Amino acid sequence: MARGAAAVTGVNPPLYFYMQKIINIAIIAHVDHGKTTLTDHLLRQGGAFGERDEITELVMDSEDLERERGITIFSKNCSIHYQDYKINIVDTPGHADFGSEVERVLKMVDSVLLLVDAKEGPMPQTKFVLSKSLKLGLRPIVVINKIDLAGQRAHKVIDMIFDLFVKLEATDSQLDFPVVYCISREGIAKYNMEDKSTDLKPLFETIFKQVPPYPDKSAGPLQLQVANLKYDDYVGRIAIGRVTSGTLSKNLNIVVSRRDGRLEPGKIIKLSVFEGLKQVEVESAQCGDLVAAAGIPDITIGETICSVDDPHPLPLLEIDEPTLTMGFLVNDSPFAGKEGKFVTNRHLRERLERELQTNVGLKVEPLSGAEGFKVSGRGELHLSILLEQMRREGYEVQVSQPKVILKTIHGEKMEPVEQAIISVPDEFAGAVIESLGERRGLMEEMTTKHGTTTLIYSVPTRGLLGFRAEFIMATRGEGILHHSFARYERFKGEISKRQNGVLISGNNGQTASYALNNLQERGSLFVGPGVKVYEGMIVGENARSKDMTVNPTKEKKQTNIRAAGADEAIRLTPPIKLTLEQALEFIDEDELVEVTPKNIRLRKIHLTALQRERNPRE
Ligand SMILES: Nc1nc2c(ncn2[C@@H]2O[C@H](COP(=O)(O)OP(=O)(O)OP(=O)(O)O)[C@@H](O)[C@H]2O)c(=O)[nH]1
Ligand SMILES: [Mg+2]
Repeated sequence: MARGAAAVTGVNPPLYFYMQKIINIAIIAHVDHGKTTLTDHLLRQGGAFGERDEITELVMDSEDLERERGITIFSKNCSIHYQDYKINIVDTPGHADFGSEVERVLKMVDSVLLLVDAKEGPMPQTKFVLSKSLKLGLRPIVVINKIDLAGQRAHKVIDMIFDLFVKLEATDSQLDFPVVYCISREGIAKYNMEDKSTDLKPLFETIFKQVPPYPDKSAGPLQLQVANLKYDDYVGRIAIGRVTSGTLSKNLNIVVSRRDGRLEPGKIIKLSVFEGLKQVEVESAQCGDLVAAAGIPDITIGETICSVDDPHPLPLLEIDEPTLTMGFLVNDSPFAGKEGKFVTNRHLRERLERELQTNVGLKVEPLSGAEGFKVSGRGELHLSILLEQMRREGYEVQVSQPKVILKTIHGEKMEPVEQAIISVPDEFAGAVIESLGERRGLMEEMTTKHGTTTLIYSVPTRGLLGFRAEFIMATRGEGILHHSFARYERFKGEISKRQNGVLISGNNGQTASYALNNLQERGSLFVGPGVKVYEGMIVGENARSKDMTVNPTKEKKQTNIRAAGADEAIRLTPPIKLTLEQALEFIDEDELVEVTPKNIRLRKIHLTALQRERNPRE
């Protein structure tokens, strides 16, 4: 019988339900260790693509922004059929800001593939996702990836992973982890480094050997805990999760056990399972399978869908609190509305409300005293990704300086602190240590090997804002920096702000080469020639600590044509183009980033010199 063909109505378990063997796995790793690449090849070799399908690389990174940045932002489900198994695969994001999403994903899988780069070894996010997996009792399969890289040190890396398991208090059975070596990019897996292999068969075999198919719990009470959310204009919120027990079917009356403990009646109006890259609508889904269920408008993460007669909710999932906040303000710059389609407060509100449907760690509150919203999230990337999506959709918005969210715990002021892991050529270590010291960082470990210094620091999130740009400069782009939220700690005291002032345009108009040529002696410019500027817009960083109002539009006087050396060609240093994240890290309290579909500008909140004089910075 075809899968899901048995029509199920009412709450009785189906009589002739075809049980298939189901295994659910998540692919977890530090950023860039090759999760999505491996998923690609698992899909290919699992026959997810038809003969005529055009196969795009990294097909799971389906969002424009993901393709552009080469990172996974949202975890995504897919499945393959291999032998007589259905394997649901969840590709997860590796960036620390999305760590809590990965944590939730782990609740719906039976095992994880822990990918580790054979050269880089375990990194902060490896540790984070591993510790969460171990705590949930999962038995990871370790995949040493990128063994084709020059400088791979697979065996050493396995030792490091073993130590990490020990440090994280893995059980004996978890410590006995299987290892598979991979070149994900070529779709090859091996049991031993020296084996010859042309496909991922050793990995598939290891999965089957290690992970028993989901047990038949179809006679148990219905349980589906929501691990992820999606949104669809037609059916509204979609809950994604595993049918832990029982059978879920379309049109079934259910109850939802809410976060506050209430049981609320509801009905499933649409039910899908994951087949290959697609979602396929089904009448019913068997226990163990991952499903997308629609029909409960305000269902949220961690809540359980239960049977009406015999509700057995699963323990709630914690939702991590935001650590960083920014103001999303209505654009009131002189250029407002020129480049975007959606600019009003209402537009912003509707867009942010839509985001709240699925963006779990996000918090939105109206601002008092200004048109706009206070938007809080799990980190800079979390919020800047949202801004980047909004500008692509045609929104204009102004953003205020990111601020960490302080908490009072037992009467004490606490702030978020991150763990930073840094690798730099030895000669740059001194500068980095000095800079982190100024930022109230605390060195936890320092090792030097083969000309590379590795530093482990605990640094307040506050201190890391704006650090990356400085770090890149200080290490001439040769340093590697990773950081992720660790915990709240006692407030560390003042941290000095940006040292340099800015160059502010005092004029409206278009920038002129002549003016810029003179200005570039005063600092680093953010604009090239022929750029429209307004009074109050920031056009560069001042080499000195004070702000300075300048005229970037000034043309050369054309009167004295015969003056000696008059046509000396003007050579301008190329302007510094700040990315959105860099711009957000750069601005001070009295400044804003103006984000439109076409441009990222910096400005002073107070546009004229007079206003700024009347409202001096503290
Ligand atoms: N040399 C080599 N490169 C690989 C291999 N696997 C992946 N890569 C490369 O590593 C980079 C990152 O791969 P992704 O699959 O996007 O990594 P990811 O873990 O999904 O990254 P995030 O989703 O951003 O956390 C890409 O440039 C891949 O081509 C491999 O086996 N060997
Ligand atoms: Mg990825």
